[in-house]
Amino acid sequence: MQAASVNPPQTAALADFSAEISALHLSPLWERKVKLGPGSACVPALWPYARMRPLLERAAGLISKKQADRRVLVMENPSLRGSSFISNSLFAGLQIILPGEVAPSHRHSPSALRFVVEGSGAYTAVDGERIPMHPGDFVVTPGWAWHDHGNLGDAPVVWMDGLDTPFASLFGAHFRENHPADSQPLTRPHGSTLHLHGANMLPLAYAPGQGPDAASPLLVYPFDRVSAVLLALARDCPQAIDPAQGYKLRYANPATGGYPFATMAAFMQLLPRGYHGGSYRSTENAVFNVAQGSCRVRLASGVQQLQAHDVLVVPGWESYSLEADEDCLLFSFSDRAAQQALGFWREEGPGGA
Ligand code: GTQ
Ligand code: FE2
Repeated sequence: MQAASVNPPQTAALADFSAEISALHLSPLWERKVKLGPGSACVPALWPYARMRPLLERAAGLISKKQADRRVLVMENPSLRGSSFISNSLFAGLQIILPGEVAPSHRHSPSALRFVVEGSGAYTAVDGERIPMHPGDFVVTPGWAWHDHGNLGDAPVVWMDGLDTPFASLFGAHFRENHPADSQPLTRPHGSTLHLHGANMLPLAYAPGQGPDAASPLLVYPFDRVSAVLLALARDCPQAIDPAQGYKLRYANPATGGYPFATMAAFMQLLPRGYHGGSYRSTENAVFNVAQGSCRVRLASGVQQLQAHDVLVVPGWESYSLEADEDCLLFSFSDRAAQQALGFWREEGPGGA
């Protein structure tokens, strides 16, 4: 075999050929300029909560929830300005809702998750049920489920939204509609998602669905349970520690053992005081949010200090290591569910492959 396709001779005839086929929207693969390899153009980036909190408050003074529909500050990857995406595959925003406000009901094909940052008294209504939100809770909004938010308390409530909108954009399959009522009718009693799906039991007739119905039937994973389990794990099962991730658990769809969404995975990890994790990378694009405590993330570009509620995006195939001087609970979500389902996911590090 000749090596012609590896190092093509730049003859005049070939140059003429390339110019000629260009008019037909054809391009020679042997002249391809984009690098093929793991990783993307996205860069790691940090959004300190201390910076964002006053801006959320200002936004609340400038635009009403109703006017804004959703009062969200969108965290855009510095390499994706104008896209509204935090990575090629994920959307992340910080949403604030004031006492008495309602975010009108709508539904869309992208799936959404909430990670509650601050304040109590708010709810998200999903599929006819109001899910109370407390700091540290992880809340599931399946794709195409009606959802509206409200704040029945007396202080602002802030949470982080994570959506798989870039998948809908990639496929050209973004559908969206408003509900006729601002607040959807309530058809299920408070707490039913936890009663029916939150105790390692399932209703008799329950069968996991496909597509948007593949999402977890458990719509809330309360923080007190998750943090208690991680602290107990560190106390009683020290051998469960991972050399790169500390004590890390993933949120599971209780009906399948899979991820809570077809696209997105979510995790909570405990970095115990004094933890120094090994260098790790995987293909997943991950968004971290410090639930409690503080930690350091060592990246090729430098060390990021993370305080409570700071948001950090670590794009796929970036090496990082985690360190903590005090116990740190670190929430994250990523596109790992989609990558694993489609056969793309890989990892490298002391605990992995
Ligand atoms: O709360 O329904 O940050 O639909 C972006 C899109 C939040 C929401 C976002 C949304 C929502
Ligand atoms: Fe929404």
